[in-house]
Amino acid sequence: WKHIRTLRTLGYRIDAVTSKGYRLLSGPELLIADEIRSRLSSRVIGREVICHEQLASTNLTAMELGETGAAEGLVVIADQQNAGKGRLGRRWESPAGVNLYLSILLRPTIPPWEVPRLTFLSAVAAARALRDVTGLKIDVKWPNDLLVNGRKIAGLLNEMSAESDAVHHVVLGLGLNINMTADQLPTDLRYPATSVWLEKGILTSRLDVAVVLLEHFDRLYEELRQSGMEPIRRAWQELFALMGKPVRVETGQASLAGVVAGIDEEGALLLQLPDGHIEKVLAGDVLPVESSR
Ligand code: BT5
Repeated sequence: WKHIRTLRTLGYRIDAVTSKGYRLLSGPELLIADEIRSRLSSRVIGREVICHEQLASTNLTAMELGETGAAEGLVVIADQQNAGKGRLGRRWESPAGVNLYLSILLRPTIPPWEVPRLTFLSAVAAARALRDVTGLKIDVKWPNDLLVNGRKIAGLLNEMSAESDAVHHVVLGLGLNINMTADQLPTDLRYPATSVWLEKGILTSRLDVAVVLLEHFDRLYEELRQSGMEPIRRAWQELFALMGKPVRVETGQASLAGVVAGIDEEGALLLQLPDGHIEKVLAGDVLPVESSR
C-alpha cells in the first residue's frame, strides 16, 4: 500500500477493492508545452509556454522571468507546486498530476491601481473554460474565487512589479481543481472546496482546460485593449450568483450586512446597506446569509 500511496501522489488513479486488490484506472496526464502550443490559435497569450514537473510556485517563476525581460503572453505551468501561493501569504494546495497551476505574464499599459481589475479577466476566462470543457455551472465570488454549488473550485492571484505610476509586468496566477480527490483537499479550508472530479465523477483532461482557458483569455485581453474594462466587468457580473442577495462582508476592520448591488468600474463591491445607502467595499471577504424574507 505504500507503493500504491506513492503512485497516487504522482497522479495515478488506483481503485482499491477489499479482499481483491488494486486496479489501475489511469496514469497522470502529462502537461507538455509543445502539445499546448500546437493546439493554440491565440495571438498573444501562450506565444511561449513553459511546463515544469515541479515548481515552488508558477507565479514566482513567471515574476522572475518577467524581471529578466520575458515577453507578454508567456505562460508558466507546473504539474505540482511545493509552495503554491494564495493571497495574504496563504498556501494553495497543489498536489501532482491532478490540477492546473498556471501563470500568465502580461505587460499592460495601465496604471498600477487598475491592475487588481485584471482578476475579473482571469475569472471570466477560467469560468468559461470550465463551463465549455465540463458543462459545470460556474459562479464567481468577489474578489477572486470561482465556485460550483457554493464550493471553491478555483482561486486567482495577481502579482505585479511596478513603480508608483508605471507597471513593469503583471502575473495572473490561476489554480483550478480538476481531478483532485476528497483526501487531497486541504484540511484547513477557509471556505468549502471542490474539484471537477468531485462534482462530476469524471476524469477531465487538464490539457483541454488549459488550451480552452488560454484561448478565452486571449480573446478577453484583446477585448480589453479594444473596448476597455466594461464588457469584462459586465461578463463577470453575470456570473456573480450573489447579485441582489443579502450578504455579510468582513473587511478586517468591520462586518457589514447588506444586499449586493454589483461591482463598479474600479472593481469595488457595491453593497446596499439597510438605510439604502450604497457602500463601496475595496477589499474583504463576502459571506452569504439566509434571507429573512
Ligand atoms: C487564492 O487565494 O484563492 C489564490 C490561489 C491562486 C493559486 C494559483 S496556482 C498557480 C499560481 N501560482 C501560485 O503560487 N498561486 C497561483 P486565497 O483566496 O487566499 O485562498 C487560499 C485559501 O484557500 C487557503 O488558505 C485554503 O483555505 C484554501 N485552499 C488552499 N488550497 C486550495 C485548493 N487547492 N482548493 C480550494 N481551496 C484551497
